[in-house]
Amino acid sequence: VLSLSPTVVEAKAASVADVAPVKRAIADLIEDDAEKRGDGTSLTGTFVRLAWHCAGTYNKTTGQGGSNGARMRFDPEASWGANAGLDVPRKALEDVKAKFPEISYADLYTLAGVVAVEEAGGPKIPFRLGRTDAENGETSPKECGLPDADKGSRKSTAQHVRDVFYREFYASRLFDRVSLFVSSLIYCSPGAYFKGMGFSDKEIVALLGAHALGRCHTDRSGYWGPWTFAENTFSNEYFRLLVEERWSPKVSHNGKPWEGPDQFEDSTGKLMMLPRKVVELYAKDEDAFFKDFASAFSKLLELGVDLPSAKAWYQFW
Ligand code: ZEM
Repeated sequence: VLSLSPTVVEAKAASVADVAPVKRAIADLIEDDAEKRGDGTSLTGTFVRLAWHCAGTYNKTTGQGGSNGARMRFDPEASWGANAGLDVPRKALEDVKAKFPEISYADLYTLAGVVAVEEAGGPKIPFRLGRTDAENGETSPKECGLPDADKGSRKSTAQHVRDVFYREFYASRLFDRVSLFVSSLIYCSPGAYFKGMGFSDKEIVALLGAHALGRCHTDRSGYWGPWTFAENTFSNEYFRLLVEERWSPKVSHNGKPWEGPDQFEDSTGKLMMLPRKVVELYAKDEDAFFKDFASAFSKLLELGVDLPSAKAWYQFW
Protein backbone atom coordinates (compact mmCIF):
# COMPACT_ATOMS: atom_id res chain seq x y z
CA VAL A 1 0.00 0.00 0.00
CA LEU A 2 1.34 3.35 -0.98
CA SER A 3 1.31 6.34 1.22
CA LEU A 4 0.98 9.26 -1.12
CA SER A 5 1.45 12.85 -0.12
CA PRO A 6 -1.55 15.11 -0.86
CA THR A 7 0.15 16.71 -3.85
CA VAL A 8 0.85 13.36 -5.36
CA VAL A 9 -2.74 12.28 -4.81
CA GLU A 10 -3.93 15.41 -6.59
CA ALA A 11 -1.56 14.83 -9.43
CA LYS A 12 -2.78 11.26 -9.72
CA ALA A 13 -6.37 12.44 -9.99
CA ALA A 14 -5.35 14.80 -12.78
CA SER A 15 -3.54 12.03 -14.59
CA VAL A 16 -6.64 9.87 -14.64
CA ALA A 17 -8.59 12.62 -16.39
CA ASP A 18 -5.83 13.38 -18.82
CA VAL A 19 -5.16 9.82 -19.79
CA ALA A 20 -8.79 9.44 -20.89
CA PRO A 21 -8.15 10.69 -24.45
CA VAL A 22 -5.30 8.23 -24.86
CA LYS A 23 -7.53 5.42 -23.65
CA ARG A 24 -10.20 6.56 -26.10
CA ALA A 25 -7.69 6.57 -28.96
CA ILE A 26 -6.62 3.01 -28.12
CA ALA A 27 -10.26 1.89 -27.92
CA ASP A 28 -11.00 3.52 -31.29
CA LEU A 29 -7.99 1.82 -32.79
CA ILE A 30 -9.27 -1.58 -31.64
CA GLU A 31 -12.71 -0.85 -33.05
CA ASP A 32 -11.55 0.53 -36.42
CA ASP A 33 -9.13 -2.31 -36.90
CA ALA A 34 -11.82 -4.89 -36.07
CA GLU A 35 -14.10 -3.33 -38.65
CA LYS A 36 -11.38 -3.50 -41.27
CA ARG A 37 -10.71 -7.14 -40.52
CA GLY A 38 -14.37 -8.05 -40.55
CA ASP A 39 -13.62 -11.65 -39.60
CA GLY A 40 -14.47 -11.51 -35.90
CA THR A 41 -10.84 -11.19 -34.79
CA SER A 42 -9.40 -8.03 -33.29
CA LEU A 43 -6.39 -6.47 -31.64
CA THR A 44 -7.98 -7.03 -28.22
CA GLY A 45 -6.14 -10.19 -27.22
CA THR A 46 -2.95 -9.12 -28.95
CA PHE A 47 -2.80 -5.91 -26.91
CA VAL A 48 -3.17 -7.90 -23.70
CA ARG A 49 -0.43 -10.29 -24.80
CA LEU A 50 1.79 -7.31 -25.66
CA ALA A 51 1.34 -5.84 -22.17
CA TRP A 52 2.00 -9.21 -20.58
CA HIS A 53 5.15 -9.90 -22.60
CA CYS A 54 6.47 -6.42 -21.74
CA ALA A 55 5.97 -7.09 -18.03
CA GLY A 56 6.68 -10.81 -17.98
CA THR A 57 10.43 -10.41 -18.51
CA TYR A 58 10.73 -9.27 -14.91
CA ASN A 59 13.17 -11.24 -12.83
CA LYS A 60 12.87 -10.62 -9.13
CA THR A 61 16.35 -11.90 -8.37
CA THR A 62 18.22 -9.65 -10.77
CA GLY A 63 15.64 -6.88 -10.82
CA GLN A 64 15.97 -6.86 -14.60
CA GLY A 65 13.16 -6.78 -17.08
CA GLY A 66 9.59 -5.65 -16.59
CA SER A 67 7.47 -3.23 -18.55
CA ASN A 68 9.68 -0.25 -17.77
CA GLY A 69 11.88 0.59 -20.75
CA ALA A 70 9.68 -0.88 -23.49
CA ARG A 71 12.73 -2.80 -24.60
CA MET A 72 10.68 -4.98 -26.87
CA ARG A 73 11.10 -2.26 -29.51
CA PHE A 74 14.72 -3.35 -29.89
CA ASP A 75 16.71 -6.52 -30.27
CA PRO A 76 17.16 -8.91 -28.62
CA GLU A 77 13.58 -8.77 -27.32
CA ALA A 78 12.06 -7.81 -30.67
CA SER A 79 13.25 -11.05 -32.20
CA TRP A 80 12.61 -13.46 -29.36
CA GLY A 81 10.44 -16.27 -30.62
CA ALA A 82 8.10 -15.73 -27.69
CA ASN A 83 7.40 -12.25 -29.01
CA ALA A 84 6.56 -13.38 -32.53
CA GLY A 85 3.73 -11.32 -33.96
CA LEU A 86 3.94 -8.60 -31.33
CA ASP A 87 5.28 -6.23 -33.96
CA VAL A 88 1.67 -6.06 -35.15
CA PRO A 89 0.25 -4.35 -32.03
CA ARG A 90 3.41 -2.26 -31.65
CA LYS A 91 3.00 -0.92 -35.17
CA ALA A 92 -0.71 -0.32 -34.66
CA LEU A 93 0.03 1.76 -31.56
CA GLU A 94 2.36 4.09 -33.50
CA ASP A 95 -0.73 6.08 -34.52
CA VAL A 96 -1.61 6.68 -30.89
CA LYS A 97 2.00 7.51 -30.03
CA ALA A 98 1.99 10.08 -32.85
CA LYS A 99 -1.14 11.71 -31.42
CA PHE A 100 0.12 11.65 -27.84
CA PRO A 101 3.90 11.83 -28.02
CA GLU A 102 4.15 12.61 -24.28
CA ILE A 103 3.24 9.09 -23.25
CA SER A 104 6.19 6.72 -23.09
CA TYR A 105 6.10 3.55 -25.16
CA ALA A 106 6.35 1.62 -21.90
CA ASP A 107 3.19 3.24 -20.58
CA LEU A 108 1.46 3.00 -23.94
CA TYR A 109 2.09 -0.74 -24.43
CA THR A 110 0.87 -1.58 -20.93
CA LEU A 111 -2.06 0.83 -21.12
CA ALA A 112 -3.14 -0.84 -24.39
CA GLY A 113 -3.55 -4.13 -22.50
CA VAL A 114 -5.54 -2.40 -19.81
CA VAL A 115 -7.82 -0.69 -22.31
CA ALA A 116 -8.30 -3.93 -24.22
CA VAL A 117 -9.50 -5.72 -21.08
CA GLU A 118 -11.80 -2.86 -20.12
CA GLU A 119 -13.23 -2.45 -23.62
CA ALA A 120 -13.89 -6.18 -23.81
CA GLY A 121 -16.21 -5.83 -20.82
CA GLY A 122 -13.64 -6.78 -18.21
CA PRO A 123 -12.85 -5.10 -14.91
CA LYS A 124 -11.29 -1.68 -14.51
CA ILE A 125 -7.58 -2.20 -14.03
CA PRO A 126 -5.74 0.10 -11.63
CA PHE A 127 -3.11 1.72 -13.84
CA ARG A 128 -0.44 4.31 -13.19
CA LEU A 129 1.65 6.22 -15.66
CA GLY A 130 5.34 6.76 -15.15
CA ARG A 131 7.27 4.11 -17.04
CA THR A 132 10.18 5.45 -19.01
CA ASP A 133 11.67 4.27 -22.30
CA ALA A 134 15.08 2.67 -22.52
CA GLU A 135 17.47 3.54 -25.32
CA ASN A 136 18.44 0.96 -27.87
CA GLY A 137 21.32 -1.05 -26.42
CA GLU A 138 20.35 -0.57 -22.78
CA THR A 139 20.21 -3.75 -20.79
CA SER A 140 17.70 -6.36 -21.70
CA PRO A 141 17.53 -9.67 -19.93
CA LYS A 142 20.11 -11.84 -21.71
CA GLU A 143 17.79 -14.61 -22.60
CA CYS A 144 14.12 -14.75 -23.14
CA GLY A 145 12.46 -15.32 -19.81
CA LEU A 146 9.02 -15.77 -21.26
CA PRO A 147 7.36 -17.59 -19.73
CA ASP A 148 9.89 -19.80 -17.99
CA ALA A 149 11.91 -17.31 -16.01
CA ASP A 150 13.15 -19.05 -12.97
CA LYS A 151 16.56 -20.17 -12.02
CA GLY A 152 19.09 -22.79 -13.07
CA SER A 153 17.64 -25.65 -14.95
CA ARG A 154 14.71 -23.74 -16.30
CA LYS A 155 15.90 -23.43 -19.87
CA SER A 156 16.29 -27.12 -20.32
CA THR A 157 13.41 -28.32 -18.19
CA ALA A 158 10.74 -25.77 -18.83
CA GLN A 159 11.50 -25.37 -22.50
CA HIS A 160 11.56 -29.08 -22.84
CA VAL A 161 8.22 -29.45 -21.10
CA ARG A 162 6.89 -26.96 -23.53
CA ASP A 163 8.42 -28.65 -26.56
CA VAL A 164 7.22 -32.04 -25.46
CA PHE A 165 3.84 -30.69 -24.72
CA TYR A 166 3.45 -28.85 -27.98
CA ARG A 167 4.63 -31.81 -29.96
CA GLU A 168 2.27 -34.14 -28.21
CA PHE A 169 -0.56 -31.82 -28.83
CA TYR A 170 0.15 -31.55 -32.47
CA ALA A 171 0.07 -35.30 -32.62
CA SER A 172 -2.98 -35.53 -30.48
CA ARG A 173 -6.53 -35.64 -31.73
CA LEU A 174 -7.42 -33.70 -28.64
CA PHE A 175 -5.74 -30.64 -29.98
CA ASP A 176 -8.54 -28.25 -30.59
CA ARG A 177 -9.63 -24.88 -29.42
CA VAL A 178 -9.88 -25.80 -25.76
CA SER A 179 -6.70 -27.76 -25.41
CA LEU A 180 -4.20 -24.94 -25.36
CA PHE A 181 -5.69 -23.15 -22.44
CA VAL A 182 -5.32 -26.33 -20.47
CA SER A 183 -1.70 -26.41 -21.54
CA SER A 184 -1.10 -22.91 -20.31
CA LEU A 185 -2.55 -23.64 -16.94
CA ILE A 186 -0.60 -26.80 -16.41
CA TYR A 187 2.59 -25.41 -17.81
CA CYS A 188 2.46 -22.32 -15.69
CA SER A 189 1.00 -23.46 -12.43
CA PRO A 190 3.82 -25.63 -11.13
CA GLY A 191 6.60 -23.44 -12.46
CA ALA A 192 8.59 -21.17 -10.24
CA TYR A 193 8.14 -18.54 -12.89
CA PHE A 194 5.24 -16.49 -11.56
CA LYS A 195 6.06 -17.44 -8.00
CA GLY A 196 9.50 -15.96 -8.52
CA MET A 197 7.78 -12.73 -9.40
CA GLY A 198 5.81 -12.83 -6.18
CA PHE A 199 2.47 -14.15 -7.42
CA SER A 200 0.30 -16.54 -5.45
CA ASP A 201 -1.31 -19.57 -7.06
CA LYS A 202 -4.57 -17.69 -7.05
CA GLU A 203 -3.08 -14.71 -8.83
CA ILE A 204 -1.44 -16.97 -11.39
CA VAL A 205 -4.74 -18.61 -12.18
CA ALA A 206 -6.46 -15.24 -12.37
CA LEU A 207 -3.86 -14.00 -14.85
CA LEU A 208 -4.28 -17.01 -17.07
CA GLY A 209 -7.96 -16.16 -17.30
CA ALA A 210 -6.80 -13.52 -19.79
CA HIS A 211 -6.96 -16.36 -22.31
CA ALA A 212 -10.67 -15.64 -22.50
CA LEU A 213 -9.38 -13.05 -24.94
CA GLY A 214 -7.63 -13.54 -28.22
CA ARG A 215 -6.33 -16.53 -30.00
CA CYS A 216 -3.32 -18.43 -31.23
CA HIS A 217 -1.85 -17.78 -34.64
CA THR A 218 -0.11 -20.36 -36.80
CA ASP A 219 2.51 -17.79 -37.80
CA ARG A 220 3.26 -16.83 -34.19
CA SER A 221 3.10 -19.70 -31.74
CA GLY A 222 2.25 -22.31 -34.33
CA TYR A 223 -1.13 -23.00 -32.80
CA TRP A 224 -4.42 -22.03 -34.22
CA GLY A 225 -7.62 -20.87 -32.67
CA PRO A 226 -9.15 -19.11 -29.69
CA TRP A 227 -9.61 -20.53 -26.19
CA THR A 228 -13.20 -19.47 -25.93
CA PHE A 229 -16.10 -18.93 -28.27
CA ALA A 230 -16.14 -15.16 -27.75
CA GLU A 231 -12.56 -14.05 -28.15
CA ASN A 232 -13.27 -10.34 -27.87
CA THR A 233 -15.24 -10.59 -24.64
CA PHE A 234 -13.60 -10.68 -21.26
CA SER A 235 -15.38 -13.31 -19.21
CA ASN A 236 -14.79 -16.33 -17.02
CA GLU A 237 -15.40 -18.63 -19.97
CA TYR A 238 -11.82 -19.90 -19.91
CA PHE A 239 -12.52 -21.32 -16.47
CA ARG A 240 -15.98 -22.61 -17.25
CA LEU A 241 -14.68 -24.54 -20.24
CA LEU A 242 -11.78 -25.80 -18.23
CA VAL A 243 -14.07 -27.17 -15.55
CA GLU A 244 -16.66 -28.54 -17.93
CA GLU A 245 -14.21 -30.25 -20.23
CA ARG A 246 -12.18 -31.84 -17.47
CA TRP A 247 -9.16 -32.32 -19.69
CA SER A 248 -5.81 -32.78 -18.14
CA PRO A 249 -2.94 -33.81 -20.38
CA LYS A 250 0.01 -35.23 -18.53
CA VAL A 251 3.10 -33.16 -19.16
CA SER A 252 5.31 -33.90 -16.21
CA HIS A 253 6.08 -36.55 -13.68
CA ASN A 254 7.91 -35.98 -10.40
CA GLY A 255 8.99 -32.59 -11.62
CA LYS A 256 10.40 -33.94 -14.90
CA PRO A 257 8.91 -33.69 -18.35
CA TRP A 258 6.64 -36.58 -19.15
CA GLU A 259 8.40 -38.56 -21.83
CA GLY A 260 5.87 -41.32 -22.22
CA PRO A 261 3.14 -41.65 -24.77
CA ASP A 262 0.31 -39.15 -24.88
CA GLN A 263 -1.83 -39.49 -21.87
CA PHE A 264 -4.17 -37.56 -19.70
CA GLU A 265 -4.52 -37.55 -16.02
CA ASP A 266 -7.19 -36.66 -13.57
CA SER A 267 -6.87 -33.19 -12.23
CA THR A 268 -6.32 -34.30 -8.65
CA GLY A 269 -2.61 -34.62 -9.44
CA LYS A 270 -0.23 -32.45 -7.46
CA LEU A 271 0.32 -30.02 -10.25
CA MET A 272 -3.27 -29.18 -10.63
CA MET A 273 -4.64 -29.44 -7.14
CA LEU A 274 -4.27 -25.92 -5.89
CA PRO A 275 -5.08 -24.07 -9.06
CA ARG A 276 -7.99 -26.38 -9.67
CA LYS A 277 -9.79 -25.05 -6.62
CA VAL A 278 -9.32 -21.55 -7.89
CA VAL A 279 -10.41 -22.50 -11.36
CA GLU A 280 -13.63 -23.83 -9.91
CA LEU A 281 -14.12 -20.68 -7.90
CA TYR A 282 -13.65 -18.49 -10.95
CA ALA A 283 -15.81 -20.73 -13.10
CA LYS A 284 -18.66 -20.15 -10.66
CA ASP A 285 -17.97 -16.60 -9.62
CA GLU A 286 -17.14 -14.20 -12.43
CA ASP A 287 -17.10 -11.20 -10.09
CA ALA A 288 -14.37 -12.80 -8.00
CA PHE A 289 -12.39 -13.45 -11.18
CA PHE A 290 -12.79 -9.85 -12.40
CA LYS A 291 -11.67 -8.47 -9.06
CA ASP A 292 -8.66 -10.76 -8.73
CA PHE A 293 -7.67 -10.35 -12.37
CA ALA A 294 -7.71 -6.56 -12.06
CA SER A 295 -5.36 -6.56 -9.11
CA ALA A 296 -3.03 -9.29 -10.44
CA PHE A 297 -2.78 -7.71 -13.91
CA SER A 298 -2.11 -4.31 -12.39
CA LYS A 299 0.60 -5.85 -10.22
CA LEU A 300 2.11 -7.61 -13.24
CA LEU A 301 2.33 -4.40 -15.23
CA GLU A 302 4.14 -2.61 -12.42
CA LEU A 303 6.81 -5.25 -11.78
CA GLY A 304 10.17 -3.58 -11.59
CA VAL A 305 8.64 -0.15 -12.10
CA ASP A 306 9.51 2.24 -9.33
CA LEU A 307 6.42 4.40 -9.56
CA PRO A 308 6.00 6.17 -6.24
CA SER A 309 9.59 7.29 -5.98
CA ALA A 310 9.95 8.12 -9.64
CA LYS A 311 7.27 10.83 -9.35
CA ALA A 312 7.39 10.74 -13.11
CA TRP A 313 4.12 8.96 -13.24
CA TYR A 314 2.18 12.16 -13.46
CA GLN A 315 4.68 14.36 -15.18
CA PHE A 316 2.87 14.51 -18.46
CA TRP A 317 -0.69 14.51 -17.27
ZN1 ZEM B 1 -0.82 -16.34 -23.10
N1 ZEM B 1 -0.53 -17.38 -24.86
N2 ZEM B 1 0.33 -17.66 -22.12
N3 ZEM B 1 -1.03 -15.24 -21.42
N4 ZEM B 1 -1.92 -15.02 -24.13
C1 ZEM B 1 -0.94 -17.01 -26.11
C2 ZEM B 1 -1.78 -15.96 -26.41
C3 ZEM B 1 -2.30 -15.09 -25.47
C4 ZEM B 1 0.87 -18.82 -22.63
C5 ZEM B 1 0.76 -19.28 -23.96
O1 ZEM B 1 1.12 -20.55 -24.22
C6 ZEM B 1 0.22 -18.52 -25.00
C7 ZEM B 1 -0.42 -15.46 -20.21
C8 ZEM B 1 0.37 -16.56 -19.90
C9 ZEM B 1 0.67 -17.59 -20.80
C10 ZEM B 1 -2.64 -13.99 -23.58
C11 ZEM B 1 -2.55 -13.51 -22.28
C12 ZEM B 1 -1.74 -14.07 -21.30
C13 ZEM B 1 -0.42 -17.90 -27.08
C14 ZEM B 1 -0.67 -17.80 -28.58
C15 ZEM B 1 0.29 -18.86 -26.40
C16 ZEM B 1 1.02 -20.03 -27.04
C17 ZEM B 1 0.18 -16.74 -29.24
C18 ZEM B 1 -0.16 -16.60 -30.72
O2 ZEM B 1 -0.05 -17.57 -31.45
O3 ZEM B 1 -0.54 -15.49 -31.12
C19 ZEM B 1 1.56 -19.53 -21.57
C20 ZEM B 1 2.27 -20.86 -21.69
C21 ZEM B 1 1.43 -18.77 -20.44
C22 ZEM B 1 1.94 -19.12 -19.10
C23 ZEM B 1 2.97 -18.59 -18.60
C24 ZEM B 1 -0.71 -14.36 -19.30
C25 ZEM B 1 -0.18 -14.22 -17.88
C26 ZEM B 1 -1.54 -13.49 -19.99
C27 ZEM B 1 -2.16 -12.19 -19.57
C28 ZEM B 1 -2.38 -11.79 -18.34
C29 ZEM B 1 -3.52 -13.41 -24.58
C30 ZEM B 1 -4.54 -12.30 -24.35
C31 ZEM B 1 -3.30 -14.11 -25.77
C32 ZEM B 1 -3.98 -13.91 -27.12
C33 ZEM B 1 -3.08 -13.15 -28.07
C34 ZEM B 1 -3.74 -12.75 -29.37
O4 ZEM B 1 -3.01 -12.33 -30.27
O5 ZEM B 1 -4.95 -12.84 -29.48
